[in-house]
Amino acid sequence: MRYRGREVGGESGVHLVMESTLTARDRVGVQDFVLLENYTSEAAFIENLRRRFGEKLIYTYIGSVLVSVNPYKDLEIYSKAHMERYRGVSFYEISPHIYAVSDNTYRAMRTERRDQCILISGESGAGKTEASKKILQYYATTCPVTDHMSTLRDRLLQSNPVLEAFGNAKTLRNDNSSRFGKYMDVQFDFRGAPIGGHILNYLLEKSRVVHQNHGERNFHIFYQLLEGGEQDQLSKLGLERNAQKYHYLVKGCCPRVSSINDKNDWKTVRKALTVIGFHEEEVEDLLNIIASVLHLGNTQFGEGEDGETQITTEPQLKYLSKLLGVDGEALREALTHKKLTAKGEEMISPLSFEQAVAARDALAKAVYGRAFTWLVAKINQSLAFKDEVYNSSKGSSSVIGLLDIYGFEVFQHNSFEQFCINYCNEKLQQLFIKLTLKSEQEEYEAEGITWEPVKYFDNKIICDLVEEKHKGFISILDEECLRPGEPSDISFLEKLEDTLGGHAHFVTHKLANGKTRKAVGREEFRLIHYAGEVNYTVNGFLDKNNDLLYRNLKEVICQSDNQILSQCFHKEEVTDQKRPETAATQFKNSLAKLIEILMSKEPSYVRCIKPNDAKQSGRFDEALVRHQVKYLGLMENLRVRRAGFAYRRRYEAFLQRYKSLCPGTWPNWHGILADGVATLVQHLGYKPEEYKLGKTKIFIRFPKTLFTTEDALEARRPALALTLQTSWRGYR
Ligand code: AD9
Ligand code: MG
Repeated sequence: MRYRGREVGGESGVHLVMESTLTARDRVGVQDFVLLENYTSEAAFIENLRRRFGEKLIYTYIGSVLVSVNPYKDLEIYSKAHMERYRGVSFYEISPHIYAVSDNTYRAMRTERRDQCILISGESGAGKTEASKKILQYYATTCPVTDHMSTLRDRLLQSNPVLEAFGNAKTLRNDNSSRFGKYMDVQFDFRGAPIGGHILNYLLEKSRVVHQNHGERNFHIFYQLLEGGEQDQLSKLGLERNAQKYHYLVKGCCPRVSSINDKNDWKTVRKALTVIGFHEEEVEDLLNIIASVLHLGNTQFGEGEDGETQITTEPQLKYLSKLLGVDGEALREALTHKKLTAKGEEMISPLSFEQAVAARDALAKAVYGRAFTWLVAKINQSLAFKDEVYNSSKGSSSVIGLLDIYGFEVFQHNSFEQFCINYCNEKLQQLFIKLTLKSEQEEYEAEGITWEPVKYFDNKIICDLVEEKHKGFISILDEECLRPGEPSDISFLEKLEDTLGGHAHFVTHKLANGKTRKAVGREEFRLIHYAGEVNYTVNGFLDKNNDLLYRNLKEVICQSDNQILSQCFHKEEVTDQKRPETAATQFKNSLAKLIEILMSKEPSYVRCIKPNDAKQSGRFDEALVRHQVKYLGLMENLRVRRAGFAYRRRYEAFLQRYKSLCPGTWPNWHGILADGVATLVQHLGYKPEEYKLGKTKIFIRFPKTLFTTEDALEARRPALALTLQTSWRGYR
């Protein structure tokens, strides 16, 4: 195609990169899908991605949305010199990059004084976390900082390895998969310097603490401590330097991962904890909790002479009471008995073997989960804006929020965790739909241009299915969890069938009648998500949603002299009769708050794509990519961009670039800008259907019109080229 690789300037439309600034490699494909001649063809879209990926050009735009394909290898495109290239340069003047999005967002925040957010989405392993780290690094390197601020900058950066150690794990999809959602606000003062940060964390996948699927690991921190911890430290914790010895670490049969160096990572994490400002005693308390989880996993039960369940691993109990800072006998009692209140009287009853194992696992999950929440709170304290330090007023600051949340995932067996993760992705997709269409529409309205809507799949129907009051999935689940009698996962499944049976996006074994392709097991249900069909095993949904810890275990932990645990477990919890919110409802409410936060900001998007399932560099699996292009709604996104006007630019910028083509506007136009543009396009012979003049911008419908104009400009080069290049830079 004639115009391939030739980038033509445009504001939130087509990208301008001067011929002379592009290398031959840069010319592969188009850098903005809006320029694709055959823009409705999915095949052309994928071919463009593939060709660019083959040249290690992993970034491409759809207007202002950045599409990123995971290269699965370190590319030489993230150096300080690269950051400098993108600094202060208009988004559309330079080849696509995550730094361009970072810089553009930063400048929009500064010039428009409006809070921004960057939403990074894509399936598990697509590169969201890496993208968010690159954005943070960009700000840390390019924003102005004073000495005081450099401490904050270091803390912002160092929060990543700590949170990843505790909240990420190797899964089948990703060796460093985020098992919690993260939204981070970076706060900037009026000079554009970072002055504070705040992290919101979402639903950690706690079940991983006690169980991992085949080929997966527990959270990184356990392996890091065992590999990297000093010998006397391990001895103090009663640990051996061998992950194989710990039941909670070997369920997935892969304690070692070739891409991970636990020993080095441990060093990084230890250093990061110090930079963030953890005291030695706090680190010690934290390590005691990690070690206690490992000892809990090795705590075994058997049958005593009296037929009651008892602990058969005395050494573990000794370490547990020491590390958890609780009385050993009280802990023994609480791990093997439960306290019931009947008719106002308290009774102690022994636990069965299975119940004792479940109580032990519940304790391990609760302790780890709450320690993680404590960790985030502690990091937040250290990142908090401190007025006296910065001598700056908080009132005049603005924020950039970064959302890096777990991606859509489908495994062989999917449970409550995948349900929550995929529901979260539905919500974010819904937000994307609302905001991309809304903002496009708003721009046309603001400029007085007629808007032609594009058809797209609105996944609101699936969000409603999950969260509708009374008859939505979560309501039914909660109802079943609270129901007296003997609710079970199967009775829950039956309730779902009764209530959601007629829904187009819900299927069970009983209901399957040609609605889906794959079989549904008897203990499964299927949700037809916007991103694909997922079968969920219903087993464990009630327990995971209830997320209960026996009261007497709570009582014991409330007495802990481990400072972290005593802050995480409050006595009121034991006395409070009110039932805590279920896990799903808590998650639903926190997502609703997140959406509110995001809606209040100006969004930018990074849409990440995973090129293959083997985590290999250089491999581009077309079918896999096609699937993601589809469910990320990229074709619809492109059609929306093109349905209206492929190119738009402020009058002054348009005149500046093309004024040399018309004697009436050359060398300078002194009248009203809109009149200047009208004179210019008339001279160029634009037909009325080719363009519209808005209040502040010209909108051009077809790229071809612009290409012709560009050709005319080209013909006037080289005489003009040099002057134009310099005058165009930084011009918006
Ligand atoms: V999950 O939903 O948390 O499971 P992410 O976050 O989307 O997932 P992540 O950023 O962790 O994926 O990327 C997965 C792996 O791909 C990384 O560990 C890197 O090895 C690799 N990756 C991703 N992006 C890049 C990149 N820009 N350059 C090099 C990358 N490697
Ligand atoms: Mg991640």
